[in-house]
Amino acid sequence: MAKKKLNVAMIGYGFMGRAHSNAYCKVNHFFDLEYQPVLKVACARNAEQIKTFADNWGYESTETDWRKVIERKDVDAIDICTPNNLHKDIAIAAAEAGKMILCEKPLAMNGPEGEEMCKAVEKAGVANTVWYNYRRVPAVTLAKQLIDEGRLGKIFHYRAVFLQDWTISAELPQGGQGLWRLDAAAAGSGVTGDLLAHCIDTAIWLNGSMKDVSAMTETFIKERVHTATGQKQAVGIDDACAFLARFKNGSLATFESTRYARGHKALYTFEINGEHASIQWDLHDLHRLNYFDHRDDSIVRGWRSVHVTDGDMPYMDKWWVPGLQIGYEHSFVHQVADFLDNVAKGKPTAPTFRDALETQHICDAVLKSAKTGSWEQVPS
Ligand code: SOE
Repeated sequence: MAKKKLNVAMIGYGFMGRAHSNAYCKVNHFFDLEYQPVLKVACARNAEQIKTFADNWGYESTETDWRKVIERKDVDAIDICTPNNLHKDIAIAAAEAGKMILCEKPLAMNGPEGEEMCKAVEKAGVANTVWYNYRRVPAVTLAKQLIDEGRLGKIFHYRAVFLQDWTISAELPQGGQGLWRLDAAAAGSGVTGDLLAHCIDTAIWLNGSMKDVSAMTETFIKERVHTATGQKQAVGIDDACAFLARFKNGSLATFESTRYARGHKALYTFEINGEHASIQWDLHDLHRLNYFDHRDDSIVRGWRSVHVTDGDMPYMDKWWVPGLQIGYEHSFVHQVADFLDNVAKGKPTAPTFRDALETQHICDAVLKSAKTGSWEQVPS
């Protein structure tokens, strides 16, 4: 049967523009879906660069003004892959034009912006999702399944870290391609919004809502040249952040993130300890889920390393044969597959803007706590 076409407009063309485009290209080869994404238009201010990007991925056309993209009648969905400071205006305009929206994380610069975006998509009734892709790594989805089945029992502890080392050099400017993440005016925050937001999204999905947080942050390099002015300017982002949290289910948590952990490129790990069992996951070994179950016979009790590649494990029946792994990029394919399937069924795709707003509120509370030195409630 001929597939229904879903025309996608990509706004932005960096690392995430590539990850999402790859997902749109691959999804129908592996998932049996009613809808097929069509790469209709790619948009960025630099005409030459967006043309190169569009040609590489097979976009039918290009634009240099995102407002023109939103006006186009032949576009069904807007994929926002711009720096964070543009998310709000693009998402609100897209919602008002009745377009579906797939927005890169974090949802917004802060909670109040996120709230406006939620209101806009909810008023317009348009499908929306935020690309917190790690939920759809099969081993992480399996962790959710094990927790929901009650295998861990009551949860006592949640521990997560996301460590990188790419901003240690003081010579690195703030602003520009990729480096807008160092510019508070474009990013909103540093590791809190960029990396801890991933940890928080996974945590609230697996372990429920948080009650309050107590945080510390540090900006190790206080001034960097800004690419827009060529001048040294104060750095406004958090280079590192660690926080304690209490979940509403009574469990305690620690979260840590930095871009100054020499030797670590993208070490995202979490561990959850429950009454009966514990689980551990590590992005560097993303197809494995470590599981310890105290109810096992004591003479064979120990940590098992579950190779999440079998057909009865989340998403894995869509890929190769048991034992053969998939990777990082597949988490985006899974999100597109779920989104298209839900569009066909008229169902929301988590995390929706509203789900992602909870993460945004937690990030705000973390940054506030780092300033006040006090525990801060997470607004519900
Ligand atoms: C930062 O280096 C970054 O690319 C984040 O922006 C992504 O969200 C994360 O998944 C990997 O690291």
